[in-house]
Amino acid sequence: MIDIRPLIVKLGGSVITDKRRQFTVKRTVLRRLARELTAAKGSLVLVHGGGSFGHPVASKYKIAEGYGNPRQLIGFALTHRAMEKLNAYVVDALQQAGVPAVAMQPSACAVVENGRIKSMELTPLRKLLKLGLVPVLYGDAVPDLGKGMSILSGDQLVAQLACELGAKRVILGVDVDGVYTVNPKTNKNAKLVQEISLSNWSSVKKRLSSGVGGRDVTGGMAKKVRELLALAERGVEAEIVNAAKPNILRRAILGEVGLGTRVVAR
Ligand code: IP8
Repeated sequence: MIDIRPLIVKLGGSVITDKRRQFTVKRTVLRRLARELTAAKGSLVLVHGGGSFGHPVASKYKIAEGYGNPRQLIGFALTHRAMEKLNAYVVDALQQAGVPAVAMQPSACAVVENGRIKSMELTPLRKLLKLGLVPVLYGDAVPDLGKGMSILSGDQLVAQLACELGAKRVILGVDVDGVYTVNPKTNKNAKLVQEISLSNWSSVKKRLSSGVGGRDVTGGMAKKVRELLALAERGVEAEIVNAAKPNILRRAILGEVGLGTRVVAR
């Protein structure tokens, strides 16, 4: 029987899309990453972020703030559609690399209240894993039991899936080498933090105010780390690595640790 305790990999939106140009996929990067993902030998779940597809639309219509006026309805629909389009690029690239990837719509299986997942219907996903297929989920515009509508980030999705499926390991692919003391794109004194744990997080967090990717509607690096720390507390270790650099994701998938920033419980 196939062991369905999966490896969960997230491809950040800034890795697979050009954040400066709306609705632009980095096709060559995506093709390379799809090939690197073939290194995964056991069960694999893939999640991707919104990049220049989901975020600009969600931000324009203030979807993350909740339902306030009927004009947001078309915004909700457009945000979801933008994510479906990006998801189709990802699934196509994986299939071309020989990965049996299947799209799964998060807004159809997650029950969300005030921006947090309350529960998820994962029976179909578990069955896909047992068969040896690779479910591909994404950050999504979701109905929200509390505030009407919200944005479910790919990071929260990763943490939820990892807990519920008892993931072996989580790898978050971003476009920098990991978590830095300050934003490495604007400050040359930035230093990579090799390990984040519950004990050093409060001091690391203070210096992350200008966090990388901070303009996303779902928050920047600090929010990612918080999701991963909650996961680490439940026994699943994660690593944030630079998927924009060739072969880093492949090496992480093959089991190498210490390539970026590890998020651990101790
Ligand atoms: O990029 C958000 O997912 P994320 C997706 O993982 C949308 O935060 C719809 C903006």
